Amino acid sequence: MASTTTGKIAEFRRLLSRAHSVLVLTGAGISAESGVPTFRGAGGLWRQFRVTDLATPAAFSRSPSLVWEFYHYRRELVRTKQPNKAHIAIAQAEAKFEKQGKRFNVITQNVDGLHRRAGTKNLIEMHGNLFMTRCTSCGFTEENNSSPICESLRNRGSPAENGPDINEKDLPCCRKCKSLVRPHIVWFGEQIWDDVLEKIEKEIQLCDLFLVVGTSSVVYPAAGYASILSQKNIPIAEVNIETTPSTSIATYHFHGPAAQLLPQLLSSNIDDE
Ligand code: BJW
Ligand code: ZN
Repeated sequence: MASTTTGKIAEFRRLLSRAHSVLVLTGAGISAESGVPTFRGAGGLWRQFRVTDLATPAAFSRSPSLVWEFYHYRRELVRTKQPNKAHIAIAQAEAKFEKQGKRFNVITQNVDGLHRRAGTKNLIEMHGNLFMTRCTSCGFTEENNSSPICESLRNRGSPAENGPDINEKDLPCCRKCKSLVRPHIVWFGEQIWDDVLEKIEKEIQLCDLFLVVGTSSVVYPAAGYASILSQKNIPIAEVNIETTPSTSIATYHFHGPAAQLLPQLLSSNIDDE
């Protein structure tokens, strides 16, 4: 492995130019420079709660009002944010690979929709999306971009506490059966959806270069993908401002912010050696 960062970037770009099936896994760090808070960093708290306190089926049964306020807050926040240079570099690399008839797929743990908005098409949103809802009774699932998602949540969800619990009948409800809906998001202790797991397994089988961006690599199953691929001797590149449990098995660790590094790693404006 080359010893300088520039040398490592050049090496990675050579590998990339020879790859036939690139798989990218992203986490909250890729959206940090768009102004979306990460989960485990500073700003990861909403009121006094951690995501692990709110993103669970138990929290939703205890207080659908509290959990909906949290998600309403995040939906409204994300609307004000834009994809950054890292999201865009990925979307452009995908387009270039597709043109060459090669595979390029993105698995994101993020629910913010910024990859979609950047134009990524081969996208697996493995934990769901803030703008999808699912009925707790009939299972009806749909995209919902309303702002606010329901009248009772207007001006609610502030990180400073702002009002009593909202009655369940006033929370977002199903168009089909009028029951309470929930965010179509995979919470802790819930299984990743089968169709999503199947798609991921297929890409892991085919992948010949794995790029992991802005994830703490602690939440499974995503945290296990680097290890699966490393056992198959697939080159792994990690981009992160910190080291993670994946760093020790990564072929390359690019230390720094994703919006700065990804254009250097992926863009086609730099001549390929
Ligand atoms: C930058 C940067 C910049 C900052 N540039 N980088 C095996 C072992 C142990 C436990 C389990 C296991 N298998 C399953 C579990 C249980 C559980 C789990 O993993 N627990 C662990 C915490 C121990 N997993 C599950 O429950 C999953 N379900 C499942 O596996 O079902 C089967 C099963 C269940 C139970 C037992 C066994 C099997 C479901 C997981 C669903 C995760 N859902 C969440 C919240 C919902 C979405 C939402 O509301 O937003 O998804 S949790 C939260 O963490 C969110 C994220 O997608 C996910 C990952 O976080 P991420 O993206 O890594 O963010 P951060 O903040 O942690 O890290 C940011 C990183 O960016 C940092 O490294 C920074 O340094 C970096 N960074 N700025 C580059 N500018
Ligand atoms: Zn319903």
